[in-house]
Amino acid sequence: MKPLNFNKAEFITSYGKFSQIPESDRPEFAFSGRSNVGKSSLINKIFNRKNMARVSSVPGKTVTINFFSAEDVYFVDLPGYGYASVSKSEKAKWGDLIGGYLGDFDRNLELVFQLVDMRHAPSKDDLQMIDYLIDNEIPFVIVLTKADKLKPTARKERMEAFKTEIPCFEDIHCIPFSAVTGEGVEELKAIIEEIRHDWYENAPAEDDAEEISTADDIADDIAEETAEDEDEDFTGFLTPNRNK
Ligand SMILES: Nc1nc2c(ncn2[C@@H]2O[C@H](COP(=O)(O)OP(=O)(O)OP(=O)(O)O)[C@@H](O)[C@H]2O)c(=O)[nH]1
Ligand SMILES: [Mg+2]
Repeated sequence: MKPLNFNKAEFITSYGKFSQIPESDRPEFAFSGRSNVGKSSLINKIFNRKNMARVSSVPGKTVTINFFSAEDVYFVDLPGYGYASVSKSEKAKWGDLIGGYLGDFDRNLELVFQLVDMRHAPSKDDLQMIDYLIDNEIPFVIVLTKADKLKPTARKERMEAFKTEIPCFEDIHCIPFSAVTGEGVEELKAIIEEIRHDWYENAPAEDDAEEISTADDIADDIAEETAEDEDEDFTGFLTPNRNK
């Protein structure tokens, strides 16, 4: 299949309620992180656009999930969390959107890019989000944003500190990123491309999907799944650490 043309991206729409989001019919990649961490800047950088996802100097203004598409893939900009002065109703909206989206296991959510500001220790909300992703076996990688703002020594110190600050940090694939220098952008694109390729190449043929299962088939499937579960180690669901 042809490589994804990242220059063909377009904004689709914003949803303010989870119930408005149509069913998922193609692979989706989501971007999660606290307000002001650099989600919009990263999306613009990946798609080589100046202002497709609006970059704001006033964080946490609107609570929406924004959908973008590039050819046969969706990109989902989750609402930023952790903005101090939000009203109760905005918090409820946030919970409906994020909880609804990440809790809907029927979606083709292939990977979450969890953004964390490289300059600082992760916030409580960041850690809660990472725990949620781990507990629910949602594949994710961590993107450490604003890498350009750190001098080499400070950067080394932060990378050391993350090992104790983030659970299982050394088992999680991690990508330093800068929307200013472009560091990390090719790696992000390569990850998206690889997962997209696997998704379309391994999609079940329609005939297979509609085949009627016999009781014996179902018993075989359950036996297989149980055997797989026993083999699984803790980091099995995380995207392999490509730094190793
Ligand atoms: N130096 C530097 N600044 C960045 C980088 N990424 C984002 N910023 C700045 O950080 C601020 C917030 O960036 P956004 O991309 O709007 O962040 P966001 O996560 O989308 O924020 P909300 O949508 O408000 O939740 C802006 O002033 C950006 O210019 C980066 O890689 N390097
Ligand atoms: Mg934004």
